[in-house]
Amino acid sequence: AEDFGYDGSIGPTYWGDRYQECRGKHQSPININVLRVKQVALPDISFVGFDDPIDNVHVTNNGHTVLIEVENEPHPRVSGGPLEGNYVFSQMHFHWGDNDTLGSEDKINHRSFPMELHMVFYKEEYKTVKNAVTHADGLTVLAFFYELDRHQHPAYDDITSALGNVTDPHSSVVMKKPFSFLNILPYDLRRYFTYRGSLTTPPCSEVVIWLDFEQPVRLTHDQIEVFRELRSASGKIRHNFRPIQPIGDRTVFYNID
Ligand code: BO1
Ligand code: ZN
Repeated sequence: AEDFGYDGSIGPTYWGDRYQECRGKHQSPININVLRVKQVALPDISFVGFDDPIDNVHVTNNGHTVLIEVENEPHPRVSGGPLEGNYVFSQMHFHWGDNDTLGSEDKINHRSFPMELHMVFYKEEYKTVKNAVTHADGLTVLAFFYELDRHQHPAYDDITSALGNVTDPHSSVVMKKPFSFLNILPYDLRRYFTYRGSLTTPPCSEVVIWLDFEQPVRLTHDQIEVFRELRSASGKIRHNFRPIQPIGDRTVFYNID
């Protein structure tokens, strides 16, 4: 039996029974009310290794989502913006919904997007992800929303063709072509929201500096549909987003520099 899921007795309502941190006061995802954000001019974000073609990129269906990991060192890294120090790439993955009206985790003015990409990085000074998640500033997640377009996004064809080979849970492939992070990101990386939150799955650790980029990536319905064909132990992964959590005493900052 799976330890967590998105439906029924292992769904988000029950995560707190087994994972105390999922009942915390600084959980993710949240709704971002744009009328309540605090506008700031943060230093530029530095994206290192994002435009390099990367070989040996692994694509894995872990039964909850599809994970993209890189084998070769050095890993891409980020610094600047709200971040103190350097953060090293760990993995990226996606959240989606049963249909195009749902799927993102964070929402903007209660608007959902059909899918969301999370690029997960850990703080270099903490050495490992395992150790980083014991510190309040241990991780940063760069989050990117998707919206529908009538034209295919060619950079995503490499991902969707890999997905066809990992429809079964706990299956993995290595991408045939070099993969560059920048190619799958939106054009504008200067406008983003940032706030302190948590992992959006168990153990829900409150260790994440979230950066939600405002400009969505545009994909076709058919490109998103390929993600909905992935399978978990109990059938297709039709949706894998957590419902929004109370913002509590937190402030969301909006960088437009
Ligand atoms: S998310 O980006 O908030 N959806 C998210 C949720 C869960 C994790 C990461 C990001 N989990 C952690 C695992 C660790 C693992 C690490 C890899 O991801 O708890 O065991 O090493 O980045
Ligand atoms: Zn995620």
